[in-house]
Amino acid sequence: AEHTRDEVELPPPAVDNRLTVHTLWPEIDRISTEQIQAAFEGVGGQIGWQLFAEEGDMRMYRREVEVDGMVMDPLKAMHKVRGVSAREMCHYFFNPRYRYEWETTLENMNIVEAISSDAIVFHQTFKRIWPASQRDALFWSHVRSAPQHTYAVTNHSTTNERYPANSGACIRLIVTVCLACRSEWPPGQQPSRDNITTSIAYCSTVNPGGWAPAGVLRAVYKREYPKFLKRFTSYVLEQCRDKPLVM
Ligand code: 18C
Repeated sequence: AEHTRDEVELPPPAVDNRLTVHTLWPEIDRISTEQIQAAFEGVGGQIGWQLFAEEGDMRMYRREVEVDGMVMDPLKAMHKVRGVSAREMCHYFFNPRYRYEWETTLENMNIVEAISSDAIVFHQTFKRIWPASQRDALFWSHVRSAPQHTYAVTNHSTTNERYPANSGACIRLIVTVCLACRSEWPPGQQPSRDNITTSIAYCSTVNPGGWAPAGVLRAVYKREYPKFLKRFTSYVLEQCRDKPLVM
């Protein structure tokens, strides 16, 4: 079969064999499975989730969590986007080629290890927020398909001898992120740009890794998460416009 360059780079429908033989595989598989399952669980039944941003179909909830005086509020966001598939959403979130175009907190991104078509280890530095020290992160990123027309990307902190934590000007933050997307269309029809709806569940927990003023941190959080999700979804819509739908 013939494939265009873009098709080959799309999230694969099944796990890449090069990933399953990698030393990180057991951890990547376990955490991704847990994260995807938790992503679609509602916030209604659980205590402590408070709605802090709402716009159109987007809802953002957070739970106030402090460990030894450090803010680690978990975030959970729900959104609905019409006209793009779960696979397309995850393609743009996972593929480093597009990252600088939608990720506004990013200063620099390096590929530490390209494990497979569906797993990459990244080192990223973020923009500095005065008066705190600059932050960096080292994490694996894995994209996979799941039942019910679902694709998801999980990002989770890891370590690497070539990138030691807290060795330069940056403080290493610890992150667990999951962007889970599920597509639906009217029964009896073929999915198309005109009838497809993708539900997004984005979960994130960031441990700042060292002291940061709680007030500043919560203000950044409140401003940056809605900005990210709105910008990212409109970026994907724009990229997909006039292109054939990929399921
Ligand atoms: O998921 C997102 N992006 C992915 C690809 O990059 C990936 C990234 C995860 C890291 C998220 C941590 C970002 C920290 C940024 C700190 C500096 C922000 C500066 C902004 C100023 C313009 O999964 C999308 C991520 C959307 C991030 C929203 C911001 C979250 C803030 C959380 C607080 C972080 C503590 C930093 C300490 C600073 C102290 C004041």
